[in-house]
Amino acid sequence: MTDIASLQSQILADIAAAGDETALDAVRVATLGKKGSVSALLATMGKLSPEERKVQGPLFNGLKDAVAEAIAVRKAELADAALDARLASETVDVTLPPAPENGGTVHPISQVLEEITAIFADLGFAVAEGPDVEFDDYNFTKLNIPPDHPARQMQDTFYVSPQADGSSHVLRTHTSPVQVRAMLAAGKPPIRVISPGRTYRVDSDATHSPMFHQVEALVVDEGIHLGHLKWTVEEFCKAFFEIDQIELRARPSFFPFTEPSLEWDMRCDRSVPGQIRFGTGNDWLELGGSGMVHRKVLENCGFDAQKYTGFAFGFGLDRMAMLKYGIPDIRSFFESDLRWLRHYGFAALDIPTLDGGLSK
Ligand code: FA5
Repeated sequence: MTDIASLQSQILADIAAAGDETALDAVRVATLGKKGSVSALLATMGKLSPEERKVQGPLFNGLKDAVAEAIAVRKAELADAALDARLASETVDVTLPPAPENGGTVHPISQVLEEITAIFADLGFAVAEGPDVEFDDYNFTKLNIPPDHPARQMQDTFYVSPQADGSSHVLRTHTSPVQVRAMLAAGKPPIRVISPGRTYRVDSDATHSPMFHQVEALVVDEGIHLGHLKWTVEEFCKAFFEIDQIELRARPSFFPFTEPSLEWDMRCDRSVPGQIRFGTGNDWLELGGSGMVHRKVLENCGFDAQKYTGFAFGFGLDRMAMLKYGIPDIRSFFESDLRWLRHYGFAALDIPTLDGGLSK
């Protein structure tokens, strides 16, 4: 009994002293291995009388279990320590500038986001932001889409479980709730903002992704009219597609938060397979929706709709990137395929500017 107790404390001390996995494995082999000290003790059981076995059996097995458990615990400790040491030695300073020789590229969506921000900054627009998990109230109700209104079915929504305080949230289905946020934050006109960002809908095929990007524009002031909307969309498209001549077509549409509502198409030529040319041809490319901000939306945000008017539009950013850079399938944006990123990505240090060139 004393022998077993002293053997156990010796083995446990050896286990605790093992400084790495190799040393620990040596202790394991020397104790629990085929010729190990604990295995040798267990092997003597066969030679014991049944009475002796009754007494010694539990002691031998207790020793074996204690050693096995101590080895497992020490192994986990050593693994944790090894991971900590590796994490400490492999830290990456994310504030360092990128190393182009490593082949990292800017994702086309980030590039397009920068391009659009540069274009609108030049037109005097600020950038407004909103969260991806949005109040149902901002995503729908304040935008003149009350609960149970059939217009909610226009966008297949990802709903989030109701919160403890009773508020309900959704993954925002469009960037239009940022209109609400911008108006509530400003309190009064003038407002001139864009809001690019992620949006979510239950949707997936070559031109629809469950997570995609939109860019919203909102202008509210005295005397804003459809002419301002048309001019802004035109200037934006010319700058974005980097061509002087474009032809836009407005189609009547419906959005509960704009009145009147228009959708914009751009003339293009797709007669040569695999190519698209803008400003010429007999085809039309859909850009997105727009309209004059509905008076109820202005009033919901505390604005005097007798005095102020506004326009807004929301275009699909991924679709615009696909058109500009000839990317055929929207899903490839989000597959993290390095070969794809090297092909379609942009040099990390080429910041888009209007005078330096947007996509050069
Ligand atoms: C809207 O989302 C409106 N909020 C736009 C708007 C803003 C109208 C301001 C008036 C005033 P719509 O559901 O049509 O509208 O989406 C706008 C654009 O988002 C579409 O033209 C399309 O380019 C893009 N889009 C919509 N769903 C997806 C999707 N699942 N994947 C990729 N792009 C999408």
